Amino acid sequence: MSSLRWHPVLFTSLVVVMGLCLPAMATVEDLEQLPPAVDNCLVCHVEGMSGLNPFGEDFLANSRIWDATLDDLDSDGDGCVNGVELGDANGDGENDSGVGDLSNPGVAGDCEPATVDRRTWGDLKALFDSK
Ligand SMILES: [Ca+2]
Ligand SMILES: [Ca+2]
Ligand SMILES: [Ca+2]
Repeated sequence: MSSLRWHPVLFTSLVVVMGLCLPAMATVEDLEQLPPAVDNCLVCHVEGMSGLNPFGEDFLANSRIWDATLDDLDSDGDGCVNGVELGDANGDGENDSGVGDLSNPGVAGDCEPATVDRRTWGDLKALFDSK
């Protein structure tokens, strides 16, 4: 029976391996939760993948769900809400029409807030697109 008991070193190694693998698997699944234009792990992670950036922290705090709540936040504080930075200003999970260059919602300074609030502009465009 003693051969079936977990050896402490084996158990610790298994826990460490699981700890390294699970976040990587979760990253792929999490990426699929975000608007389709998002194809970069650095949207949520810092360079070197050693941690989460402010958007990644907010995504985690929002139960890893992209919705209107996360869309409306400005995680990095650069004046552009997350939805505008990721090309989904109305937060429906689909790319908005006419989306240009995306910026990173976890990195400040890569998005220039327009004179007209870009979220308002997205809402106006959505109204015209629905006609
Ligand atoms: Ca921002
Ligand atoms: Ca959209
Ligand atoms: Ca940004």
